[in-house]
Amino acid sequence: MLELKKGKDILESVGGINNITEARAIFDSKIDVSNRKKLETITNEEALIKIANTISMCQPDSVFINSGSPEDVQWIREYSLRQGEEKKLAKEGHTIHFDLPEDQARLVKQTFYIVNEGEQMSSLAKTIPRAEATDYVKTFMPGIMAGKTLMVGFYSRGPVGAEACYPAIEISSSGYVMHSAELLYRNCFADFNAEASRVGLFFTNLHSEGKNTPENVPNARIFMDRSWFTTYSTFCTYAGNTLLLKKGNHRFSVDYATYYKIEEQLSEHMFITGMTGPGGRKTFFAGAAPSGCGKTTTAMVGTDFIGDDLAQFWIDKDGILRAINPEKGIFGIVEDVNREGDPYLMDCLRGDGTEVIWSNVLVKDGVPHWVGNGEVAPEDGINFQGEWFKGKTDAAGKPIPMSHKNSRCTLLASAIANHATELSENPEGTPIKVITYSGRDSDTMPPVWVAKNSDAGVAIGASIVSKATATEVGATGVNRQPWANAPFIPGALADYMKAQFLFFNSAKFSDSTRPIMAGLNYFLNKENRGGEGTALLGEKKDVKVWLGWLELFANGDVQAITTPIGLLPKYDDLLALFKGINKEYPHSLYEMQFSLYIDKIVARIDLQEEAYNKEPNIPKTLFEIYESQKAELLQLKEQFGPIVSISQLS
Ligand code: SPV
Ligand code: MN
Repeated sequence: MLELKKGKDILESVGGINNITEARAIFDSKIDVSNRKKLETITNEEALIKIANTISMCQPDSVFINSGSPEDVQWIREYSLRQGEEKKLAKEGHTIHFDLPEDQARLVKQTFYIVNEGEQMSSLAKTIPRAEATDYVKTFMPGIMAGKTLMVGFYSRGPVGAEACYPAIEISSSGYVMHSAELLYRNCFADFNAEASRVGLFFTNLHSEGKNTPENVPNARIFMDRSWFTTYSTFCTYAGNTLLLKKGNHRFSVDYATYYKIEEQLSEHMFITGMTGPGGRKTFFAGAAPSGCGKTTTAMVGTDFIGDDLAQFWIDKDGILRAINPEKGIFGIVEDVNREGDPYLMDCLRGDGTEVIWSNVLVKDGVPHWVGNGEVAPEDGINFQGEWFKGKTDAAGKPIPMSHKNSRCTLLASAIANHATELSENPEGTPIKVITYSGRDSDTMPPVWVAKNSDAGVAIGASIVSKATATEVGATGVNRQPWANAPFIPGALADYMKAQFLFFNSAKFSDSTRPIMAGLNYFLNKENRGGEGTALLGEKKDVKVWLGWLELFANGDVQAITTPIGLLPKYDDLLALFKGINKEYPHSLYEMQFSLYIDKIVARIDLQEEAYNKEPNIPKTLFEIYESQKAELLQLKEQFGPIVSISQLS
């Protein structure tokens, strides 16, 4: 359930402005003439009242309206440098930003959905009642921008005019946040009014780092008011906590698609990329992976890279699945980015001509360094926790790495050599033929498998698991990661799942346009598949083979082996693809990767069934799929034993 404009808008309760006359009076008293002149472009009264309330509440010294002009963007870059939020690095256009040591990733324990009484939420969502959130805002946000400039920017989450594209306002006192917004989102200043009225809504994001000190981080909050599509973020700077056009507005988009765009739109934590097949044909993929599981790398393996984090989908009038990237930039993890695995990204990071905001890496003599870059590492420098030298340990005696595991680079996607910029900017979207789901699974599922039908495909998405990664503060252990989107699903998981079943089974698709759905797993290790040692069975470049095989399969160029879990590739087809990347592919490796470890798969199904049984109203289709796969697997076990060789199935 999602009821819009329900309860009292906190911004209005605390800011105290509820009509356009009062809003204009605030503008007259708080905004200088040149910025007021710029603001005249914005005529949407609801947006103006929101902005006025933020000024009234946060009490900045001045207000800056970002029109997106080169001069305005330059002003933001310089403000950030002036405030000391970013520092210039040796390379032209490169800067470094450090988040506080306590603020190196999404603060999941301090992130809440604001809810009205009686709203049913995902079991994975942390919620706060509206009254309590109002109290927090009343306590901490009045005057939070004293001594600072309140900056306002207008962005579009997608190419303007696209069916599943929504506008948003970003308000912040942080130059770093606004500078990042300019790299990651499309400024739509001139189109904002038209877009807001075309789609009938806009998102509002309000951030202030306030006194950004370690002592204040416990007071940091990230609130998402689902009913008013408004976010609040305080006392932190890490982009996943502050740049709420990213995960904050993604959450709103998921909510909106689930409750207001059933069978019409989906909003997913997915990359979008294209592969070139025989004869130069292009086949586009969208794929989900939990944070920190190789999503950016997979996206960049494609010949026609579109996006690495988020995708907005719809089905067009011809029954074709279409996707846009709501972002135009990359906020990418840099650990293990190196020449071999990520050549194009390395060109941007080490070459000239790309604007890059680095965060939380090691800086030595103006040059950024990070773990796993394949280069000679310096002995010391400055990193996310201050001075660093090789062998430095933390309070618990643990070695401090050169760069934080979640250190990032922010740059325009169009700077990447294989980026399909023209297609990315096309409001018609990209036609998607293949949907993939991947996690971080060391022992159970093969590198690639295709669902037999859409229901089984939805079940693959529902069943993603992953080891905890560094993108969330305090996360440990092995987690279920439904659709790799679970952290961003506000409403009941059952409602989201229903929307998935309805969308992928939609009669708007024809047999030839309905996308194929597949699982991917790069993380099998040797000892879990009959080998020795904990080394991975594959390497980064194998991704090209798995995607390449899906490209051929989706176009009917190769056949597959039918198994209970889905359709698996034949050895000879993979062998040919491995030849294409100049790699040997012994049959023994194929066996290790694709044999079915029945007990492990059944245990995985049991884990999922148990968890989903605790969740109310889960569609019975999911359990039917699990049960039928289990029955078929157990039958195979009876015939062949607990490990079924892929050769026995061919
Ligand atoms: C992720 O963690 O999934 C990211 C980065 O894409 S964040 O902005 O922190 O969400
Ligand atoms: Mn992400």
